[in-house]
Amino acid sequence: MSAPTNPEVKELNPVDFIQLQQYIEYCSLKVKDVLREFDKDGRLARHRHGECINEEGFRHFLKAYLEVEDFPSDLCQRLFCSFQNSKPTQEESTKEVFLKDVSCYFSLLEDGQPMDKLEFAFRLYDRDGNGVLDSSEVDRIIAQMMHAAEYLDWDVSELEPVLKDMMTAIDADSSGTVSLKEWVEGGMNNVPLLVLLGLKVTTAVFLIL
Ligand SMILES: [Ca+2]
Repeated sequence: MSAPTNPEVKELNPVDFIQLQQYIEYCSLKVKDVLREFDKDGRLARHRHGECINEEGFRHFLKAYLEVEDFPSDLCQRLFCSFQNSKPTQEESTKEVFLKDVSCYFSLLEDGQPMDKLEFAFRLYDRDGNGVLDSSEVDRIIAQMMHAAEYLDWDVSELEPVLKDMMTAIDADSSGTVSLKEWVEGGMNNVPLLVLLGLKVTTAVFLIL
């Protein structure tokens, strides 16, 4: 059972991260090698415009990097949109993203430490950017983790209260909000959280709670 997805929502979600991590697990290339194809004499050079690539170039990047022909186009679009945040004022037809943002992001997924990935996730879920996760942001994380658990075929019948307790525990000083420090410290050794946020790949998941 999957929740209906709003076509207007172009944000990345944990299921996207899980899928991406799975693709990256199976790919043999390094992101820095694929980025070289965008250099002057590279195979993808024509898709590079200065320091940027457009959505078509990004699609070629994913195809070359992940070595897949059929990467989901909606996921490709959400990823591309996520990189646009640093270049917000663009016409629809000429949207471009910085190659360095793409590079940083995929390098993080490729061999980033859980701490770095948690920090990245924190910035993503702190939607109003005020530096803490408030209760509505936490509720959203729980909903997304439930969605991810369904995607992973976990038994979700009694999972929601467990995830709520988990998030309550992460708010170590019981202030009602989760700071970056609490998030990273609480999340580091929390395997279910890392898995459900798509920050860690497990081949066999034994959820011990
Ligand atoms: Ca916030």
